[in-house]
Amino acid sequence: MIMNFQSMAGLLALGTCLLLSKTGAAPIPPAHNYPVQPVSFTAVHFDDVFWSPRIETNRATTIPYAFEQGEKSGRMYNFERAGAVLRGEKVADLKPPGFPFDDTDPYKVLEGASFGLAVQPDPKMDAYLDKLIAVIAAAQEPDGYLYTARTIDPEHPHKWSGPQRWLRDPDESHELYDAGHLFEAACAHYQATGKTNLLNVAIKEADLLCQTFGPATNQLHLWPGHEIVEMGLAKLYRVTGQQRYLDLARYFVDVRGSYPGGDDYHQSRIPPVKQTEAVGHAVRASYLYSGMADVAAFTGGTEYIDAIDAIWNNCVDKKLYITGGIGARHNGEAFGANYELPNLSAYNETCAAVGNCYWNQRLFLLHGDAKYVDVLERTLYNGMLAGVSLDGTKFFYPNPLESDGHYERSPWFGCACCPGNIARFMASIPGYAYAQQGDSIFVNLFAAGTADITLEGGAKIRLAQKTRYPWDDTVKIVVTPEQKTNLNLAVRIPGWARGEPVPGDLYRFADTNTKPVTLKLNGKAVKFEIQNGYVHLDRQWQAGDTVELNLPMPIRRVVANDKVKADIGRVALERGPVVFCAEWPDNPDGKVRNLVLPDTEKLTAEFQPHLLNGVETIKGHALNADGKEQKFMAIPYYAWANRGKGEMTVWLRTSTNTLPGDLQPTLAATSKVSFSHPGSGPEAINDQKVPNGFEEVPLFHWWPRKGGEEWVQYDFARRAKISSSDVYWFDDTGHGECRVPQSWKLLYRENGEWKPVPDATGYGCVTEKFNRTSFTPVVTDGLRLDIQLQTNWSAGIYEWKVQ
Ligand code: FUB
Ligand code: ZN
Repeated sequence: MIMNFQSMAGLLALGTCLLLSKTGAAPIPPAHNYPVQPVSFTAVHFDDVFWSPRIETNRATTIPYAFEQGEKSGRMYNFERAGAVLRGEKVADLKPPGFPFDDTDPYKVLEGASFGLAVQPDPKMDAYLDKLIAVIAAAQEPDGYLYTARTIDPEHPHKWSGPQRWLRDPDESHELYDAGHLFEAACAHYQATGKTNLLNVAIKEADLLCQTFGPATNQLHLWPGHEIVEMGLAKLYRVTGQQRYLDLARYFVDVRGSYPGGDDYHQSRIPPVKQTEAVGHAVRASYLYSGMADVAAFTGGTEYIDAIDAIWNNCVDKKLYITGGIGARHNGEAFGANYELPNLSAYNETCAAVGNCYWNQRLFLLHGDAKYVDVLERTLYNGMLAGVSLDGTKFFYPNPLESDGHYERSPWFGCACCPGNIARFMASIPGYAYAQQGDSIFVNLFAAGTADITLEGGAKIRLAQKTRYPWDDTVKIVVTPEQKTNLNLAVRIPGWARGEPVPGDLYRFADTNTKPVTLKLNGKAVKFEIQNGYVHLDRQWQAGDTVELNLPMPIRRVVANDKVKADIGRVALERGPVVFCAEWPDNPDGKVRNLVLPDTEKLTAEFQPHLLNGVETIKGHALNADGKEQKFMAIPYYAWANRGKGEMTVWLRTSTNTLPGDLQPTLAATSKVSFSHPGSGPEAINDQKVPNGFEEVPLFHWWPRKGGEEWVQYDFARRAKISSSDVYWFDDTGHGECRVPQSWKLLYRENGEWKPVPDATGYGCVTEKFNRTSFTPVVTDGLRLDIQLQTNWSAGIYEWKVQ
């Protein structure tokens, strides 16, 4: 069934769709396909200042490092134990994996490593992958089921898994999510190496899914709780030509929301084709929309396209960060309400940025419109790239647009979804640079290097770009057809160069700092029109014909739509596709959050080759919190948090006027906070931000600690007389493991000893409001909150006030 590896060179990238014939002869086109096809990253060679070093760091550092972390954290051990159990060996350690989706971490890195192998042979890595695949294959049950969270100890699976296979998938078992990542990895590995060792594992599980799920009465009618199996099945369909995989992908889209019990978190409240708003968990959402695009492209079903177009408009008009990040809320890792785009608490999961790239690329391939590439490019250079440190070994999970100095990159995570996603995505970036349709070639991304493209009619063309993009504004494209060829070269003119930071009215340039885009052909200026974001150079080309594009890159000030409360009175700085931020090491006293950058301030750009692996910087003057002028410098947002912890902001004030959200210091806000366990964001406790039903606010939680005693303490800046305290508990019933505590008490410090506050009344555990506790006044320099957690649950606090 699987054959003709050699003829698959072009198949690697996402939309390339030629199904293999049963005889292994010429590939056969599928009945329906993306109208535009990407040029596979194996045909595109970047040799540029920006992406090449990053892709190499990903290949040589991040991927081996991620495998090492997978080994250290027991991901491979889980497969080994499952395999041993299946062989009937005695396994002493039957503890389930930490998360039921831990299997996906090696899958994702394996996918990234395969992409690496596709462009650069690496026998050592090749052999490592084969060993890993053998361990994975051994963990597969005889009927194809592959899910270590159950196989290790079927009687006591992971608590999210439920007692029976699949039935909890619509919630949190992640069985189908694991399968989806397996399919993606298997296709990449097969296409890179021609080996079927992992593909056979994937096919076996996919066939089990085809038997198990579907509309027949003897099948399960369930939707996947965490999408990606749709994209994975579509890939398997493309690689194997087996229609049943596409049918199942379509079924999984169609069944979602088709019976009661769904919710927005899982995008399952109503059927996807009726959805018009980007909702719920942002990674799941972006994978669903990408899967819908695949189903639309390969089945010809236009109803899916109408829905994802509407959802995309909602996202881009109302829910997209200037960095291209999506998913504003920590709570539920979810999209917020329209215009809910807080900066300090922005969640913007790295995985969601990767998902946003998948989604926008697919919409481009469906519509051939550069507006999708505008969003994709913004996400690539900013929201996605910020997810990994410059050295490739530290990661962000959330990507806030502001930091008060507490947030930093991590070498790994218990829930390690993001590093693996970076590892698999980075390797494939050259595949987003070019696309083709008939006798048209789209030039979407600008990066020095070459692309070898065969047009539909068979003509072979090499494109060579020379540029220092995104730092310099000139892009030269040398066109070399094998012989004179008629070709429509569609060169993208980025939205940012046309006065439009993003499609829609969520952001606009505040200045008129524009110079026109110019284009020369063989040295002669060309007058051009822009259609759907492209200049079409439709002519006969001969070797050496050269296009010279100038995309002026002045520093631009961006303002947000007034409905984005968090950005009122602020500007962001951009140059070309790169969004900038002010970070602590570059600005006096390390204070950047209250800097004022007057609209009249003249800013200059300067490339600093020795800073942060070489970055463009923006320099000028700003006013500090005392209104004094000081030197100002901004760096690209993606490069922040590579020099230790400190303040950072993307959005800068433009005047000293008080802004919405500016706060006066209170006793709690000026206290030092300490706690029994750092949990997440302890600074949230006294940040004076309280849930308001409109925007996501930061919160502190002790998760994953459960069931025991915990405490949090204020050391006041001065002794104070206090008589009451208010606590706003965080409780994520339905999504997570935080609940109100079982009980709690307040202790004040007297002569160095902690004593219960006298005559206390209150101690409430009510959600969604402050719980006031009043007591006979005491004079003290510290207050402590002692908590007994409920058995098996953790707890969290939005805000703790003291009066
Ligand atoms: O549920 C699996 C992964 O873990 C999600 O994609 C991430 O958002 C994290 O919740
Ligand atoms: Zn993630």
